[in-house]
Amino acid sequence: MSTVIKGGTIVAADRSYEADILIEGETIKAIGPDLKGEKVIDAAGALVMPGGIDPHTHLEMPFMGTTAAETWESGTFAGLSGGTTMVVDFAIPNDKGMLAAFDDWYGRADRSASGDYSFHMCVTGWDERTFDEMETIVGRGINTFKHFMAYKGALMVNDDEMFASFQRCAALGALPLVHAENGDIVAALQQKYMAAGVTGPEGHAYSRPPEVEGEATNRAIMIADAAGVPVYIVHVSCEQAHEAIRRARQKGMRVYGEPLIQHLVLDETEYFNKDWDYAARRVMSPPFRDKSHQDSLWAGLAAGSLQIVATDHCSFTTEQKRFGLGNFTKIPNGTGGIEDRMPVLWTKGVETGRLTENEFVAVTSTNIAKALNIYPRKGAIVPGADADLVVWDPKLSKTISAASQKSIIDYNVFEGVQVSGLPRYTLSRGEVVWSDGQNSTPQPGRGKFIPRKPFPAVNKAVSKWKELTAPRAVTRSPEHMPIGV
Ligand code: DUC
Ligand code: ZN
Ligand code: ZN
Ligand code: ZN
Repeated sequence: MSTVIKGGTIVAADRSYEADILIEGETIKAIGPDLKGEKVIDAAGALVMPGGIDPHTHLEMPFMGTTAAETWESGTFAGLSGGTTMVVDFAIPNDKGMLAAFDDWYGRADRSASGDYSFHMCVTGWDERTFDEMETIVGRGINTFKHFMAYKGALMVNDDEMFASFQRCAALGALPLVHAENGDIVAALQQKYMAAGVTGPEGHAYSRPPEVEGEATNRAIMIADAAGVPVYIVHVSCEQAHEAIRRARQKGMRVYGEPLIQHLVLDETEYFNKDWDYAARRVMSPPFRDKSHQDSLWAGLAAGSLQIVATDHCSFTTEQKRFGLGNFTKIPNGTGGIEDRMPVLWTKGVETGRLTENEFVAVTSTNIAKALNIYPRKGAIVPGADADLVVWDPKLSKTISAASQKSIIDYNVFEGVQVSGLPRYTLSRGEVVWSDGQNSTPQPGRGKFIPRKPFPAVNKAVSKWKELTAPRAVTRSPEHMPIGV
């Protein structure tokens, strides 16, 4: 079957131009004027963009004593309805290890996802099995490993563990990702506020100030450089973290920064003088910040010091949030955004003149595909690429509301936000999977795992210490030893 998308303006990361797109099977066959196909999709007056990639989701994730309620089925379909055709979710090993975690995540996604997917594998400690399993995981098509510097006593890794894992990433051609918050300071501040009787959701924000994120971001970057590996900082929420990233990039370090749509638009007043449910629904880590940080994040996207906009979609119901009544440290951390990322970024970014339409495509798709090494199969409109496309209609508008969302959560942190710019059609590998006003339904199991190869040898460190030590000085020892000296 061939399909032609007719009469639209193609918007790529580098330019916009008028052309039709011919799709054959699952991929783009040709781009040009007056193309013919058996089926025609009307893109008159619309922009045709590469499908959005959300590089940061936690669907059905077991976390903080419960499990994120957004499922692979509801989450990926919600994504398609908002123009996101692929998600990259975090697989978290338990004591059965990484291979079991891969099988677990793969099994659920394979059964339930409507859109394409990949995983990042989390490194939650350091031992021989982890060292060995990382190589097997790379062989299965995962080239990114995530490290939590927070969640002390649970997911958190210490510096020695992170350094060992980063060196292993360098050797395997993998990219480390980091949740950068100083977990020791967070734990101390949590105790302090609870002891002082600050038990509500505002305590969550007080206990995770920007300094905690700035310190950890800088530390992660320095450790990555010492290990000779690039690093990707997830959910950059504040100027302190952004500053560390800017400084590193100026020195020639390969550091990626990923703000979330939530932090770009919502601020800390969401936690203060609000009813408990309202504020708890917005508890995520890092927390929303003072408005001044938003200007820094928007500037970073325009300047290129921040390259990617994600969601950290990790959605809990109000009932689950209430586990933390009387103790903010027990409120499951996470908010949603998978369905709203692109419309909200368009409305608050492109329509306000903060981003060009091409920058919009870069930060929602193309830069992500490049950073995760799936470009140009994803993130590009070129012959041979997967036909993951959004026919984006800047004139379509709506008011965001939990009542009408595809997500199965009982609220939406963007409730009441007016957006203009929505998908008229979303295509996943050549098939229309979302069509405005047409009662599209999820297609569980349709989504495919997209393997990601190791990176080419770009893992250059700026620091010089490695020249003084053996080149392959990674220990296989389970001890948390300083490495290689
Ligand atoms: N932050 C959240 O808010 N939820 C999931 C994990 C995280 O780091
Ligand atoms: Zn340990
Ligand atoms: Zn995180
Ligand atoms: Zn996350």
